[in-house]
Amino acid sequence: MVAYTTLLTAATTLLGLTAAAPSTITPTGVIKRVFAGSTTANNGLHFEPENLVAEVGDLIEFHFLPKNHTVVQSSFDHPCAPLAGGAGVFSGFNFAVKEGEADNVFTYMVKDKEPFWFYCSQTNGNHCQKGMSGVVNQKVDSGKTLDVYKRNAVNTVTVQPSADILASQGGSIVPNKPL
Ligand SMILES: [Cu+2]
Repeated sequence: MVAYTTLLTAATTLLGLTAAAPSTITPTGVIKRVFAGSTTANNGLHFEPENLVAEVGDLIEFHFLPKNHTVVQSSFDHPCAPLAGGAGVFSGFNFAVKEGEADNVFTYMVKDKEPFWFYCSQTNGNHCQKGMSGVVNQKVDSGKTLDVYKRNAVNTVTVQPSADILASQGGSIVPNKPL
């Protein structure tokens, strides 16, 4: 049953991605869960884990806790702002929940081994400035670390990826099923 659910989720996401942008990425079947929010860390303004290593074809699956978080793809150089060009991953504000986890999760597939920076664009409480950001495949030797990203984020102003704050892109919104 576990394998069946995993396959279903992967298939759903793959279809979503294919419709948006044709791709030759082969899914690994691996799903890495990240919690957007926390019941313990940083007053809830935290991704757990916030520093991941993933392979091309892995799915990153975000589970949303209270405080209406989002996931926005960013660059290292511009914390709390979306990736230039408008093609970055964005979950949209689709996961508000009062307690527990939101009914849906947001997933995207890892396309390459380059660092994938992300932040939460909730401005009510300045989540990004207060450290709600993360990275997949950070390159420690480059000096571009999550610690530095967070330090640089402190004095920024959060930018939303689009005027429509519900408009998710670059991934899929799928039901939050137990693994
Ligand atoms: Cu947040």
